[in-house]
Amino acid sequence: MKKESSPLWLEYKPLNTAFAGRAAIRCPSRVDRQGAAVTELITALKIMLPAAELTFGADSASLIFEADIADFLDPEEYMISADERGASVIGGSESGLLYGIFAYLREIRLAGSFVRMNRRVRPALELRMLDHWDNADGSVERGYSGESFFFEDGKLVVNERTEMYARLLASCGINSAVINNVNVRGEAVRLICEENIPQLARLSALLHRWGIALYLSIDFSAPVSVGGMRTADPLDPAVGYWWSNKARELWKAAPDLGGFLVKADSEGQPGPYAYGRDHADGANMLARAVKPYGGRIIWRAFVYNCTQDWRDTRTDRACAGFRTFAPLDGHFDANVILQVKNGPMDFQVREPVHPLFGAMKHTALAAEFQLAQEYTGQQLHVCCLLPMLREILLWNTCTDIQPGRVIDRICAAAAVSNTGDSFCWTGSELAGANLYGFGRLTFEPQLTAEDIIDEWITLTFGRDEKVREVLSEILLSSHKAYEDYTAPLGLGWLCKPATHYGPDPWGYEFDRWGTYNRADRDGVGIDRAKTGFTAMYNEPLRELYSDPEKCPDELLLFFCRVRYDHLLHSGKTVIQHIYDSHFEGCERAEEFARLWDSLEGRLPAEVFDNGRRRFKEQVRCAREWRDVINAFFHRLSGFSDEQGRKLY
Ligand code: GCV
Repeated sequence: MKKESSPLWLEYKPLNTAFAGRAAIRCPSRVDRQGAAVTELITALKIMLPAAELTFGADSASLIFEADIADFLDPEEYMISADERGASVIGGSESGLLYGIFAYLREIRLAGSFVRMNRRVRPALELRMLDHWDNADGSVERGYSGESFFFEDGKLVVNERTEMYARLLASCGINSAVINNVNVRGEAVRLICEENIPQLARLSALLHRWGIALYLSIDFSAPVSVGGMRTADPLDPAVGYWWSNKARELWKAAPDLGGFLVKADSEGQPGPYAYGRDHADGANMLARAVKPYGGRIIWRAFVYNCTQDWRDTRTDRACAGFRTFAPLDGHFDANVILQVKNGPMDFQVREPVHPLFGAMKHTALAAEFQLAQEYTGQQLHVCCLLPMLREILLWNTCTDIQPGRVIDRICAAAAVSNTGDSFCWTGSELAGANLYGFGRLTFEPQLTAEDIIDEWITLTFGRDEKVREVLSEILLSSHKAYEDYTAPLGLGWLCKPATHYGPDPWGYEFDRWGTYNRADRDGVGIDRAKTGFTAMYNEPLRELYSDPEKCPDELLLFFCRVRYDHLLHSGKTVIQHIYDSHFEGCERAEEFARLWDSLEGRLPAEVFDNGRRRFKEQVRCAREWRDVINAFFHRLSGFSDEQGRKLY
C-alpha cells in the first residue's frame, strides 16, 4: 500500500520578498530543460515567488536565473554567483548543475531572500552512498522507520515516493544507493534475474536523472542459486563467463547501473572461501565482469569468525578485518572498492577508527557508517551521529602517505540507511538530521556538525529561534549522552543480544560473537596489545593505545584491561567514571524530554507528539541502563559510589 511521505527539508515556502515582476530562466541548449536541475529550479521558484511571471529567456525580466554546463569544472562540481537580481549557476555536468541549483536554493531559503554569493564547490568524495538493508518481502533488517519503500511482497516498487527519495538524496549530495540488504535472501536472490530487469531499469533511470547510481547487493553464489551451475568458484572460467553474461544483460537494460555490493564469507553469506580462494579472487572476478560498463564492485571488509568460543581469549574479533585484508593490499582490481566499517567491531557508539584506513595503501577504500541506530537507540533515543562521523573522517591515520586523514585515504563513504516507509522517512523526525548530515558532510567535510545541524533545523522546521536553540542543544549533546549511559570508556556490547536494545551486560559474555567485556571482580576490558590488535595501528597510535597510562579515556576499556581503581586522565577512577557517567547521561536524557516539552505549540502537533513518545521511552530506557550497568559493576567490584547514590 502506498503511504504518504513528508518532503522533509525540501518543503519550499514563499520568500520574504514581495516580488511580482518577470523572472526569467536562461539556459543554453546543452542544458536539459526537462532535466532534474532545471525542473527543480522551476518547482522552487514557483513556490518561492508566487506572484512572479516565470519565463524562459525573456530579456525584460528583472530577475534572471542562468543555468549552464561548463567543461572546465569536474562533472559534480558547481559554481554560483548570485546577488539581488538573480543567479548564475554552472555545473560540470547535469549532476554538477543539480548540486549547484540545490545549493543556491538552500542559501536563499536559509536567508529568506535573495543573497549575494560566490562559491565554487567540488565534492570531497567520489561516491556518497546509502546502503539499504531492505529485504524483498518488504521488511528492513535493523530498520526502525517502518517497512521498505523499495520492496513489497517480493516486487520492486517505483512510484512518487521513489521520486521524492531521489530528490531528497540529491539535495544533500548523495550520489549512489544500494537498494537491498547485504544479506541477500529470499526473492532478493532473484533481483538480477530476467523477470526483475525491466523494473530495475526503470528505477535506475529515475535515480540517474537525479545524479544517483543504482547499486545492487548480490549473492556471491548466484551462479548456483539462480544460474543452476554446480559451482560459484571465482577461478572457474565458466563462473566468470556466467557473471559476464549477467552483467551484459543488466547493463543493456540499465546502462547507468553503478555496480554490485558484496558481503562474502561473513555471518553465513557465501563467498570465495568455500572454494579455497581469497577475497581478491572473488572481488576481481566480479570486477572483470562489470568493467566494460564502467561498473564497480564494492566489497565489504566485515569478515570475522562469528562462531567463536567465549573461552578462547586469544582470538580477538577486532583483529579479523585487518588480518584478512591487509595482506591483500594491492591485489584488487582498480574498479574494486573495499568497504570498511568505521570501527573494527560493529557500529558501537564508541570504537577506535578501523586500522585498515591507515594500512591499505594500494586499494580503493570506502568508509561504512550506520545511520540506522542499531546500537545507538534505534531511533527511539535521539543520537545525532554527525560529530562522530566528522571526527572519524578527519582522524589522522598516521600513515606515511600525506595527507593521511581518513577522508584523504578513501574515495567513498557509505551509510546504512535509517529510512523506511514512515511519514517522516526516519521514524523519528530528529533522525532526519543524520540522513541529511551524512550527505552534506561527505560532500563538504569542512562544514562543522553545528553548521549542518543549524541548516537542517532551519530548512526542516523554519526559523523560530527557540526551536533552533532547543533542537541544536539536544542534537549536539545527544551522542555523548547516549555514550554516557550505555558504553563507559569504549566498552561496547553491554546491550541485549539479537535486538541490540536495552542493557544486558552478561548477554554477550558467553556467546559466539567475539564480543566480550571480560569484567570480573578485579577489573574490566581486554588487553589488545596482547591480542595483537594495537600493533595494527601506525606509530605513535600503536604506543598510545597499548599503554593504559597514555590511552585516551574514552577508549581505555576497548584497548586495555585495568583495575577498577585505575586513575583516568580526568582524575577519576574507572569505577567512579562508570557510576558518574551513567547518572549524568540519564539526567541528560531527562533534560532532553523537558526541553522537547518546551517546544509544544511551536512544532506541528504530530511531530511534537511523535517526539514526546520517543523521549518518554528514551528516559525509561536510560534509567534502566543506568541502574543495570551500575548494579553490575557495583556487585562485581564491591566499590561504592563516592556520592552515595543508590546502585542497587
Ligand atoms: C546486515 C551486524 C548487524 C547485522 C548486519 C551485519 C552487517 O552484525 O547486526 O544485522 O547484517 O552487521 O553489517 O553485515
